[in-house]
Amino acid sequence: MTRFAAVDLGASSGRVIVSDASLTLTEVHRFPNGPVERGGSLHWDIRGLFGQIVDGLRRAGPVDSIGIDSWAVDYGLLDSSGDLLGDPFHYRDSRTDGVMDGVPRELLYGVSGLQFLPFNTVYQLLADRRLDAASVMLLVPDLLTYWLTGSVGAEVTNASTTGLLDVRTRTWSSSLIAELGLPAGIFPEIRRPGTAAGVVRPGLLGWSAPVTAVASHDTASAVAAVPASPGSRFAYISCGTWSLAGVELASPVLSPESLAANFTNEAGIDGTIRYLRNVMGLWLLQESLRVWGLTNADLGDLLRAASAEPAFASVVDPDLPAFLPPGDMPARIAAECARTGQPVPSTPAAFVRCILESLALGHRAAIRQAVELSGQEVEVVHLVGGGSRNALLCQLTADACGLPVVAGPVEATALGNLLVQARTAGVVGSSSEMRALVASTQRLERFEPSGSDAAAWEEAEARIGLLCGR
Ligand code: LFR
Repeated sequence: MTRFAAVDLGASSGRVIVSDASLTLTEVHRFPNGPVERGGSLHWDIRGLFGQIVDGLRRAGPVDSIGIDSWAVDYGLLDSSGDLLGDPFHYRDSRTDGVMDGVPRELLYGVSGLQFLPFNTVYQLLADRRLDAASVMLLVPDLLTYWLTGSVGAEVTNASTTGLLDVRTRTWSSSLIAELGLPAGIFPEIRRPGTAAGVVRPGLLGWSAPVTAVASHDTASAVAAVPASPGSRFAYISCGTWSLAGVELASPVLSPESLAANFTNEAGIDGTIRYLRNVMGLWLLQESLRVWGLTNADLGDLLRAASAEPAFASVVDPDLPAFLPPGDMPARIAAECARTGQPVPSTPAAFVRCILESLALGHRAAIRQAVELSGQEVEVVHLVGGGSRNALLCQLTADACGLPVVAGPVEATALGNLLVQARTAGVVGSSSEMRALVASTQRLERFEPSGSDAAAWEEAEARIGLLCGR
């Protein structure tokens, strides 16, 4: 049997997962991840993460191929000797505050089609004081691939989150790079998912294997594993630390309306476009749990209590910039409820109810606008990733969208990573076969919209001005 290893790094944990083409996943290693504060800035402990990956791959034993995915936008810089110039910054670091306002949006959007988020690589590079000493810029999965193999490249799905890729040609935009005064020489050659990304250096693991370029942007891998049936008109929500909500398209939408609604056109596998908007996601819940001194183990009780809370007591726009940095999330939510004249939640259960209803409203706004702006109708929403375990969130999302939600798989990102490797090895066929395989092997749950409270959702949406507020 051909065995594949997926290295899947998330903002709060990393995993090494092994599977063959039957998609029975074995998690051989899991390790924590998170921002590390150094010299007043937020970074990733990238060397620590690499150590954990090596450890995980050793535990995996010999495999036929390895693929790496992670969150997007963050990068390391190499000097002319190939050494790393300091740990990558964390995208929630404040050094990019205000940078976005200094670059005309039309200049960027017509080329990259990328939504405007303060942490896009382009803004990080404009704020980076180390560029003079840099020879190469490598996004996180590319940097880890380089350390595993010695081979340099820029995988295209993740490169599309930099803001410097021409989304139509899927090549670096030399004109944009020049116009912004960034050094053209630091951007490596583009790699496409399903191509070779080097071979593990001798001596590192005790065995060697090829590294396959997968969809190295975690969201691209997750969407590749959405269990949609062929021809079905679906939206997706890749729901973890972030909720990425939108539709899959054959070509980008770069209209002024799309720019104004802050929709992104990120590159997917096989030339597809992920037309979506970032919704703040379970970050709101994760940061609240941290402040309350609770863990995921406490979540079951908390969600039961949240289900029993009154509906729509208070809702907030989940995407307020104030919610982006780490810190006391309940205090920020309370301040926003007070500011908008709504009752301030007084118990964790009431906060959780507020968070989940607010996220469901964010999902609804993103999906409705994606449909409107792309002209692509939707009849079902696939909610994949860790959030698919949260039955209350799935039900609220179905109610808010007025559409059935098919929840699962939880491990969509790792599955997308493994499936691109399996397809490259010739043991799985087309991308629709990949999706069919996910649908037939993974646990999925369907949530029908309850349909009774459409007016209440409308009122709640109007309360926070989600659709018109952007
Ligand atoms: C999800 C994700 C999003 C990206 C955000 C920051 O994990 O990759 O797609 O916008 O993280 O990189």
